[in-house]
Amino acid sequence: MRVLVLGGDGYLGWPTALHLSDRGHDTAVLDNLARRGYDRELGVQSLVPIEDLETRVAAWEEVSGRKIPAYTGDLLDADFVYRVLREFAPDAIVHFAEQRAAPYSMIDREHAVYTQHNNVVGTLNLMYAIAETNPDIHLVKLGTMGEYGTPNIDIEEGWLEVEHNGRKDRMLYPKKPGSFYHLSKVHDSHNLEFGCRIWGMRVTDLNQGVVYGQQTDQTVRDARLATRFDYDAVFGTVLNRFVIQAVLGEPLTVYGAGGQTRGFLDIRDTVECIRLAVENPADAGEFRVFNQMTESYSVSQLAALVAESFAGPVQVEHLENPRIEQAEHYYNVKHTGLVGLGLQPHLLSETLIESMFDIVSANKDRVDPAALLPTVRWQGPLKR
Ligand code: NAD
Ligand code: USQ
Repeated sequence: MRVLVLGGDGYLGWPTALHLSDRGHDTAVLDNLARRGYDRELGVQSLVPIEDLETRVAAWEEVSGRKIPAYTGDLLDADFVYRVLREFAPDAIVHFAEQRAAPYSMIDREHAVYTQHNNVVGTLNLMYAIAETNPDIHLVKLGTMGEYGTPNIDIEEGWLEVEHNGRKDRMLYPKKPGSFYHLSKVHDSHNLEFGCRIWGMRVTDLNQGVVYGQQTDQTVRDARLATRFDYDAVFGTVLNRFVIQAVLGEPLTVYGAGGQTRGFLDIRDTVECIRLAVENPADAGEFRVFNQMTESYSVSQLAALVAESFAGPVQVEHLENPRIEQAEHYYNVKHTGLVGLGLQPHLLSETLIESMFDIVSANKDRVDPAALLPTVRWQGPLKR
């Protein structure tokens, strides 16, 4: 198949493009390099050094003999999006190209507006470009488990059968997201479901949990193929941060009591889930939703797991939670769709955590410890 990966210079987009290319798909990437710009803005960098996009695709061609055309440009530029879709003529598009950090979206008004404008308008441009160039393209869109939040009922895969005053309907599962970033994904999901209903689009919305890990079968083939690994308090995600903090001898930063529970998955499962979704397209008019996670853990369980796996002493510090989120809650998520397509999950084991310790040790001189502490507070600048 011909697959276009939007956000193909990012943490997940790059390894996904390699995985699809390795499996024989004609793969191209599109990216506006915004993520590298956030690094400059925040004064941080990936723990593992990463090459520029040009060097990455040249290295992949050297290693695999396969080409990955790279389109540099912005989803907010509709003419560019239409041009790329006409030129590359994809059968499927994988859409990772959004601002994805909850804390970044909560810095201030400007960052909240940027996040929702970038994510929602970028996706709308893409929807129109698909509808007007080839409505048969299957769009695989990255959503997030955080769209659901932490409701006190079981979380279904996107849809909920509701009975109300004696009548029944199948409704989009109600959403209770926890940041302006997570809200942008909810807005996207609603727009996409509407596109399926009115234009007959075929869409798979992947509500992905928090990803951990840094290596895939393809990225390990050459150091120039490495993907980014973020540790800072804005873009670093919780398990990756705990592993890095353990190696640096810094305390693991559990926000609050640590009872908040989330869904997680290994980066090797992310790339495989995308392949499975691409190779098994949604029907025309279908808004198909999968919950892309393999296991649930509370933040304190994760801290304990990292502390147990690390050979040296590990201190766990409970910081006042900078976010507003439920400290203790029910969490029971249905996630059978991707397993039904053939996913064989890599569950979190000490072996994986140990291999992450080695990656961190090799790069620990690149860490700025000041970037580890959270500075963005959900309470924000509101006057009370
Ligand atoms: P990332 O920031 O590393 O990658 C996103 C890429 O998209 C970046 O390279 C960025 O430059 C590009 N981009 C952003 N806006 C763009 C635009 N307007 N036009 C073109 N390119 C643009 O993020 P990631 O961690 O790889 O996440 C990828 C996707 O997966 C995101 O949509 C995110 O919401 C979702 N997701 C990530 C995680 C996680 O744990 N990392 C978990 C669940 C869902
Ligand atoms: N947390 C800590 N200590 C830390 C960092 C985080 O206790 O040092 C806690 C947070 O309070 C939160 C949980 O860990 O309860 C997860 O935080 P995170 O920063 O790892 O993840 P999150 O902000 O939810 O966002 C990440 C990705 C985002 C994706 C989301 C999936 O950045 O793109 O959408 O995970 S999910 O959480 O399922 O919505």
